[in-house]
Amino acid sequence: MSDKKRILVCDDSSTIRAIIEKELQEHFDLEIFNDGDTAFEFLLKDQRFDFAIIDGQMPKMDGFELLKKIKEELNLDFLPVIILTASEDDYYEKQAFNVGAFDFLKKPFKQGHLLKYLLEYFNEEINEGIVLVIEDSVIQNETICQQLRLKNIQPLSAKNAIEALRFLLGGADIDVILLDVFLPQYSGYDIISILKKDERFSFIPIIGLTAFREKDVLSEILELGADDFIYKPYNINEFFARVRSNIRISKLIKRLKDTSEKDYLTGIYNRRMFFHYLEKLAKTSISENKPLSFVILDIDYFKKVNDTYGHDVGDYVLKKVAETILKMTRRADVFGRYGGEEFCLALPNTDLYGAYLLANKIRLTISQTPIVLQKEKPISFNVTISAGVSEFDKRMNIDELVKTADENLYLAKNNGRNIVYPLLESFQSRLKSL
Ligand code: GH3
Ligand code: MG
Ligand code: MG
Ligand code: MG
Repeated sequence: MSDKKRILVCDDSSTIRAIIEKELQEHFDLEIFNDGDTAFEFLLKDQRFDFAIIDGQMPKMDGFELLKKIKEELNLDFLPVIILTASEDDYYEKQAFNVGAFDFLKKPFKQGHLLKYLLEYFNEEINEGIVLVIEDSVIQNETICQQLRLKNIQPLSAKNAIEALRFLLGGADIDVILLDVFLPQYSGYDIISILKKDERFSFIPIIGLTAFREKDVLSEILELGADDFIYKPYNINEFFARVRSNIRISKLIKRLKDTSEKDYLTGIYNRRMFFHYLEKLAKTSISENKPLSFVILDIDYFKKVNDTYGHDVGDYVLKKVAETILKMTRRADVFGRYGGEEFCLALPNTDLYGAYLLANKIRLTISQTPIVLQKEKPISFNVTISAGVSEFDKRMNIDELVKTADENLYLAKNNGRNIVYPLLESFQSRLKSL
């Protein structure tokens, strides 16, 4: 099913209907009617609309009457309705508000105005997607970027593989990659095979750009894992159709990935994904001989929060605590929900002491960040966390790493909470001997 917002449009002028359809159809699901009766009859059966745009002046049932029936007979109080008025007279505007219009719009409206209005209303960015353009010809690269911008697609421009990887590794939220197959140094072939082997990027659709005369290229790049291709010189409509359909696929995959990999409440990794990444980090730690640490963090007396303020507030606290911790981590760190009110952190290139320092900084920050609830009277309270830290050793397996941190957490709980174990003192002798 489409996830576009659904909009009812009702206007007796075919010109206005055509203008609205042309402007909105790409972004919204439209149901268009040319008179009030038909629109109302439809609404009797199907009311799943997010917005309605209704002409004020129509023969038979006019827009004001239709609006009134929508509000009074169908009780669609929550449905925002815009009334279109052609008149200079503000009598109609007043009347529109009197019958419960959300807003009114004077005809004729400027091109793009209605679309902008609705996108702002739904708080949707005009940006339809982000496309990484990898093309070594400066002129072609700039032309493609310019064309994308005109269609509200944000381009990121790379002249070679290195620049492209910089965007990808820097965490840009790229939807689609447009890739010139013939590049100096690393070719498009190299880039495709690198990206398709890396699980962080393998889901991003790659569209190969190739000149028609370069035969055999097509089968080769598809074989390597490219998802689509466009022959140069390209037809602009086909170009956008392919880019857009790949953006749609990409966004769908991202959503599916999120639901299966992230915790629904806090948006951080769920336990399964966390351990998937921890295993990988452990392998890298061994192969590169670099330290790796693990932290388990548990909210103190969390049951009391639920008992005192209710489960919803408990959920809110979990979200806030996760947010605070996430802000304090580096990009390379992996942060997940271990379960209930317990969180876990995997810290590559970090030894036990470094992990202690971070865990303790997190502990302090959380204890100093009040949770504020906007009830009739604002309520504010603080929560604290306890944490246990452990460092990975290549003779260890992941279970042992977790067990050590868990034992340390247990010590923290038994020694008063709001504290990190092992204690700072345990590092002093080691630090002095350095
Ligand atoms: P301690 O300081 O020893 O950790 O005490 P505690 O109360 O934090 O720990 P305990 O394990 O006794 O209780 C954890 C509570 O967390 C119990 C459970 O109902 C609550 N909890 C677990 N998951 C969720 C959740 O998703 N939302 C809410 N609101 N509560 C949760
Ligand atoms: Mg080239
Ligand atoms: Mg617990
Ligand atoms: Mg707890």
